[in-house]
Amino acid sequence: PRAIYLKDYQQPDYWIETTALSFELGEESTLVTSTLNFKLNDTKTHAQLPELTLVGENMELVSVAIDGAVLSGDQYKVDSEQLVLQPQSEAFETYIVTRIKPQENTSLEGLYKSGGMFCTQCEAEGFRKITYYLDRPDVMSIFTTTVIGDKDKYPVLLSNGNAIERKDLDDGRHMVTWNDPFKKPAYLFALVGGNLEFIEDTFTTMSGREVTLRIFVEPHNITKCDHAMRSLKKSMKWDEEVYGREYDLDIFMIVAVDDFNMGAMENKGLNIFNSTCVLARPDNATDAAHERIDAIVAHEYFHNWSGNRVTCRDWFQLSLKEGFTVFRDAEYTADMYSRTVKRIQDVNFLRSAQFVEDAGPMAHPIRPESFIEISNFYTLTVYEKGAEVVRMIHSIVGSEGFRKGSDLYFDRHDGQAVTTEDFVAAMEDANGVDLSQFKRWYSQAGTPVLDVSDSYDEDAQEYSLTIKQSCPATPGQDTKLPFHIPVAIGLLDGEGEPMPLNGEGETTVVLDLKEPEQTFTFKADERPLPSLLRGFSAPVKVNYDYSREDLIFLMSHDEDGFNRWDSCQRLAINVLMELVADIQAGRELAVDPQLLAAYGKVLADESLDLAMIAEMLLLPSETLLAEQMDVIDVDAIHQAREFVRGAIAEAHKERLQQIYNSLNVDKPYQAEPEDIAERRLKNIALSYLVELDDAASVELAQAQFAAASNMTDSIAALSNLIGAVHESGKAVAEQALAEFAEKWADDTNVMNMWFSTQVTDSRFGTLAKVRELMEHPGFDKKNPNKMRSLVSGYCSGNLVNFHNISGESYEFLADEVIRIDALNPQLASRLINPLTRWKRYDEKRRELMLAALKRIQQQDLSKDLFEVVSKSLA
Ligand code: HT7
Ligand code: ZN
Repeated sequence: PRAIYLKDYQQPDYWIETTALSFELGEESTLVTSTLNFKLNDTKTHAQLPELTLVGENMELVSVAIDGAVLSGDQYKVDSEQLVLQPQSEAFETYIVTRIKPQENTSLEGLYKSGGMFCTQCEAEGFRKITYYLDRPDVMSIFTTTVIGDKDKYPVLLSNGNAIERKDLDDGRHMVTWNDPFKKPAYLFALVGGNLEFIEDTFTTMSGREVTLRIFVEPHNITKCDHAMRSLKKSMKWDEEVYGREYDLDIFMIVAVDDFNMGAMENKGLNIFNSTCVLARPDNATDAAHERIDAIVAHEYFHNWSGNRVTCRDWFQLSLKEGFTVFRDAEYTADMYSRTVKRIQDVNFLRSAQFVEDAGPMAHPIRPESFIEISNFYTLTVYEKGAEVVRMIHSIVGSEGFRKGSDLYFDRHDGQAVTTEDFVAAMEDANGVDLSQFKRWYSQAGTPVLDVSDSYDEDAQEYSLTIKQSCPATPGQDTKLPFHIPVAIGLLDGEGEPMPLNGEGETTVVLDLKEPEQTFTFKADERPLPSLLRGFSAPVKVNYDYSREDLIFLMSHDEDGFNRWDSCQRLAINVLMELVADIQAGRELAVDPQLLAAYGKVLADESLDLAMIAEMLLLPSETLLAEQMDVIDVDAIHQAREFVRGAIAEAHKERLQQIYNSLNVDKPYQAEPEDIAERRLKNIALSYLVELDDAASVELAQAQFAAASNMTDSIAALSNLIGAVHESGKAVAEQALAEFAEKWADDTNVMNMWFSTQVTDSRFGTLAKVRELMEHPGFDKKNPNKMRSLVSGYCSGNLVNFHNISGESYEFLADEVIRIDALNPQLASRLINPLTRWKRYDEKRRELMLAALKRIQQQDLSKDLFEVVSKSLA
């Protein structure tokens, strides 16, 4: 396989002005007819008319004509990847008929069948599996699509835009024609055909147009759509209020499918969603699922402007739409729920997953320079770090400046395919700022590190902060130039009061760090304690020599909620890593009483809201702790973490029980912030209580399981029964698992939670359990959601068992990756992820992981898997 480089980008030789498609959906195969109107790209110089190379894969070419003349075999070239034609004029029309087999398409790219339904996934390069085309995002065309199918089997036939014609045919089939008046690239094309029901609502836009909103699902899911519809309406309103963006078609549709490689897809006017990201009812979906659905519905809707109306010139620009849209959906969630909690959750995720990616073999800048398979670059770096980069621009130019910049960007580029440079230029032009150094965030990979030191001059009453920045080498980038980093800080006096930092009395300022080392000086009448990187103002690591007392002080006094939580994290990491060292040295273990006292304070703090207490009570994950070690010791990390959890439970048993009892009240379910916080804190309290070797805690979980009227409480009770330390938990857990499976046997997404809950528990979820569950009738070895729940749930969520020194789990994962690669390369190249970090483990595990990777490498691999395997072995 060959790499493609950003530096080689060139415009196409031809544009496609209009695209007319017709699909005859059949049981064996589907006939696709395309009529394309081409025009020579007159900005390029041509000595003679260039050849036209259309890409296409896995299809049978039935016929091809240009301007009405059918071509004979010697008038075109066709192979397994392309169709090459020689145009005779600057403007011409092609007529191409191809046959494809959606029923045999297991890759879930292009047109495929999910259950009984036809559906498409064209981003990034799936359209080439439908018909020969210029399948690249800078070719934008007006699409008209006719879908023909059996009226009984496929009563609903959908595509992008507005329906302009419907007709019954004589042979039991019917046809619907759709027209999308907005130019779009092929990756935004969508088609759906199936036996679907829908719920309907309307939204009146800010200019007074009424838009029809429909969510289509298989009939048995029709009662699970209301939450997503509410989210859609909230998102439409928010985008008008915050960005001034109005929806532009007469109808907006969402379709839920069970077989999908990612979360959802923003096809113009016809979003297609993984059913886990749409379907929710209080009894069958957790609070986390409700929140995720809200965020993803918003994300896909926001793409209508940030992605569809203004799209990407090429796939290296992916973060242009994804980073910006993740930033937009994060702000939406912050406005709808708690801003601080959203920030904490996002940063926690970034640190435990994106930082890991940025330090691994696949590390790349948010605008990559090259790729073999673009699907491999739908990464946490492009999405989450990309959003952090947009957030930094927001913090540099301020809220109003950012709105001016986004208005300019949308106005200037509506209907165009552009670059991240264009986005930054709009922000610069609207605000009169120079972001040239800042743009290094787009081209340099790796997580920058800030080493901070300070000094206080008593005589001059001046406090100085010196910040040194560095960035580790990443593949292909040995050295880095200094970044422009906005560092938000505050200073606390001895009483914990915020100190004014400038003439305006502001207590938080943003320092513009641009040099490798810079010193910032403040007037201060006593030596302050710094609160650094408030709100996580940049995606960097900060080293500062805080004592444990400092951290405890910040935990209760910092006016920045994010940093109160972060100080708690730092303290916990500090204590946990000391325990890891004790375990490795064979020393006796004891938890620092200061940590226990600090948690006692959090549990007693009436000024904190419940959501904040819940976040602070959660210890850093094993994955995050692993990142603190040069050589990861999964066993010591697990043991240390369990030890601290047990100690917290012992030390604060009464308070935890009190919290649990006070919040364990029966009230109607609402997915509202306060209710979610109550359930979360209650279930975290329960998770500590079951750490006690005490039958009463098991009884609490058992009673909660029996009484639960919502999925949050039900699945939390189940997982706490599975994880309970007291031996009475085992039998109760088995009984509860059986009851749960019987009750939810027909709800595929609930069963996925049932799978993952079992395999992520370190005592319960052994490899044998995983193998046993793979044979369960509710499991499907081809379905991405099921594979993610069970296989990724185990390999990424159960570190001690996955990294068992026998190496059998590595072999298991290698077998699964090889099996899946033949069916669904995108899924395979994501499943393999836990093996790619082999260099971080001890010698024995390194050898075992390497052997598994090499065995995979010896197979005949897809481009997707080849790229990941070869980069991780490099
Ligand atoms: N823009 C969408 C990306 C996506 C995707 C990419 C590759 C393979 C399958 C896919 N499904 C969806 C989703 C989004 O970020 O909004
Ligand atoms: Zn997106």
